[in-house]
Amino acid sequence: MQETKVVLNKDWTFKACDEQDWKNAVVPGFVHTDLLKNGLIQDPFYGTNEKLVQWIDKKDWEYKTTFQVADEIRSEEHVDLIFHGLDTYADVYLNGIPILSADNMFRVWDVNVKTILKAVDNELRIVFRSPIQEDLPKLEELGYQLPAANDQSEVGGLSQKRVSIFARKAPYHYGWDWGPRFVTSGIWRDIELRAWSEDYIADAYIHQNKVSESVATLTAVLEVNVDQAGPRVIRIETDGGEWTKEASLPAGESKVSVDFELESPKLWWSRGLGEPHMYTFKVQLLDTTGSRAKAERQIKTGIRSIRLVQEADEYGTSFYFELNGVPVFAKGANHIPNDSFITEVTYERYRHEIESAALANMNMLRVWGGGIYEQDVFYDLCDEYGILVWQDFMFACSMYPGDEAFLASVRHEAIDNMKRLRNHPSIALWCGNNEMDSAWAHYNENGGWGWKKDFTQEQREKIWADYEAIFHHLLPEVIEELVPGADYWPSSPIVSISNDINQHATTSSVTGDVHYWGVWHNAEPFENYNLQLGRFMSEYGFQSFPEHKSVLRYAEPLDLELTSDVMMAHQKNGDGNRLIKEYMDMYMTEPKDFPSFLYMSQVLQADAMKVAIEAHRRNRPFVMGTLYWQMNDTWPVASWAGMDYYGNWKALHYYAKRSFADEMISIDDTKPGRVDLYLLSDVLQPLEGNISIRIADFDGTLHEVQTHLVSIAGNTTGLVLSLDREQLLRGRDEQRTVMIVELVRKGEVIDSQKHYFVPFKDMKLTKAQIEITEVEGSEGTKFHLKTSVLAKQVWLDSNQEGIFSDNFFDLIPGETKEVSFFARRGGEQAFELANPGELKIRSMSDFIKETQVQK
Ligand code: BMA
Repeated sequence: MQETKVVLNKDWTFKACDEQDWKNAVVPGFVHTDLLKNGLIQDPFYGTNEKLVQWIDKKDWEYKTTFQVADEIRSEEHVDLIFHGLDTYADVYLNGIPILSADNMFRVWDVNVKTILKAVDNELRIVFRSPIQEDLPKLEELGYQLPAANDQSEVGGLSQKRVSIFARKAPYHYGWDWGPRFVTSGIWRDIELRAWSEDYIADAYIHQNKVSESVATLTAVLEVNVDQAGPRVIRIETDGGEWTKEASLPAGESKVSVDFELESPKLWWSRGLGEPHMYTFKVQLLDTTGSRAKAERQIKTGIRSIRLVQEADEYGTSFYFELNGVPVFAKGANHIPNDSFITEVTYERYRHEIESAALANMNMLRVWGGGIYEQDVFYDLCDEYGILVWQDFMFACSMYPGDEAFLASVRHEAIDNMKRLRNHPSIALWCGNNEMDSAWAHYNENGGWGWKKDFTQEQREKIWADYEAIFHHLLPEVIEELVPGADYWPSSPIVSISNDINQHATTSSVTGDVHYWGVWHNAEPFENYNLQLGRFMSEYGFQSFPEHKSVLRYAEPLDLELTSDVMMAHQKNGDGNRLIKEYMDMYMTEPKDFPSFLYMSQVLQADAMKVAIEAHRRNRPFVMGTLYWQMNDTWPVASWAGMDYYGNWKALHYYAKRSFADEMISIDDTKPGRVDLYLLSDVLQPLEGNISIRIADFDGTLHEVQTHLVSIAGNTTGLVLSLDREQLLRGRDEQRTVMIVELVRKGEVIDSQKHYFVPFKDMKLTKAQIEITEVEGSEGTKFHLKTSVLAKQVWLDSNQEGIFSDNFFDLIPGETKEVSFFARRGGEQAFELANPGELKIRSMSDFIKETQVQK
């Protein structure tokens, strides 16, 4: 007899507790989204509207629905209500009877309601107490303010009172340096009625003890619940095998496991290394005749071995992921939630993000600790596209309380989420928190973000002990229990756990991971990306603005000025605009108007990230991972994201696609007088080919051609040519000379790079005329581009939503560049070859001031 599940997402209404009128509500959802859908507030992302909705989090809200329950369900022995996500302080009543008081948005709550349910007109009512009113007294009681660097309490009208740390609720709801403050309440995941009799499988996990190409040694770990004690047959089935085991189960809840071996498993690989093959395992409890399934569960997982290799090497201690025995250079970005109101993120939006990651040649995303443990669909898509996941627990840039109730809540939260996520082969690492170790810097009096200075010695010890209780004890214990052997890293970044001054991260180190923010927050030059290196660069970043069309979705033409209220409201990093301007002065020339500034800010960001990504890759194997900050946005804003809130790829995303290519050339001119050519490879096959070098004038005149046979082993980086700068130039005008480097294998160009001999601001640019023709027979989906003179960062801009096969690239006369357009579509693939409609083609010479363009 299988269990029955009914999702209770219909006929919900809501109101403020101190009001009378019930309005329609959408579940899953939030108070903010329901108010908006009822026309009771204006779009909180528009203009300066964020400020207008801060009253919402000071109030209590209630939701209710009525539902009928079929007799078949009511007659089952066990009938539970499962709450998969309540945000956050929620009192739940069924038919007037209190059944649950919830206090952690990340937990799953399971309540037996068998005796309370009626056949008709069951009333489910949930009162959400204001997370602000709830937590203010906790601050009073504690007597001091724990650090919460990104909690924008002022925006919320709470002056310096930062209460976010008391709530087990998504930290970014309280504001961040890219995010608005919307402290939500609501039913944010499904509520489900679940009924069963006799036997039930509550949870099933396929633990992978040892995996090789010849055999996978696995253990199915089942949590079962049976009414009658006695013998059962446990049966497991998947493609390529079937296993059974007899077990005698006690009545009630118990745990049972089955060891089994899968011969010649098809392994799960990350993108670039192989297919991300998934298996479906059917797990059943049968009666002893072996013929009747009393309970069943299906699990999807991929078979792979993954480990974080931290071993002494010639530099210090390594820090890299090994997948099925192969060292993986991690390429990707930090992921934040795709919306302030996560229930608004459709399946299509998730697929768009993960497919965009795969298309940009990424193989890892970090689910950063200031957001949420992502929705199932996020991990399903990472499994499907071969994107590894660095999974933080949800703690970031703050210090948290350590009382018993808080710790118990965190333990439950960790258990619930690890059980939910542990079958995903994409998850490579569990990480305790974001930047807490380095910000507090317990063992370094003058280190960190200066937080310790506000506390007495006794308070400091208490705060640190509370930190250690969670991140050095509780979380690793839960991991050892639920995913034995999985890797855990207490905080990103740290050097290693040494319990002394050497524990805390620095901007470059020979062990551990690094967040390097000297470029950006400290206004250091891009070139420093070549110098500040660690074993794994888990964060670094540079801001830019969304494109003009995107800005016009939250601002009026009159607001299009950097210091307008609206533009300031959509720049959450206090120094952001100043830094962009400073760097623009350093590396570029002046934009001719505001839309040009937006475009140039994107190019500037992309240039910075190219320097960083390629420096990291060239320094393999010292560096074995590069994740830029940040993949995406939660709302339309100036930020470090490579894709804007609406999913438009910024220049950075196109640049990342090129700089993350699995096989490519990278050019390094940081050594005086030299131009060094590296080959970078992340695939297993050796890389062999010809490098052709052309030296040309910006007008296309070809000066010189050279070819060289080059090769490197697979999955490595190698310096293949070191050229003398002066010999390449031979006295030609360095301000209008370009070097085109192509890597050709068996007649096919597999990469092409351009190198310039002076910084962008010293180049003699003239106005480029770009000619576009449709590729015959392509029905307007493919184009050929040619130019009159060097065109920098050619931008194809369509009025349709979608992406180009390439964009923001340089073009020189004599070259024909083929580009295709892919429209954004729902279906099994996020993008589909299509006609882009109206196209605009511009390049840098259209955006800089006329006076800076040579006649
Ligand atoms: C890092 C992140 C975020 C932040 C970003 C930009 O510290 O972990 O907290 O948004 O830098 O400042």
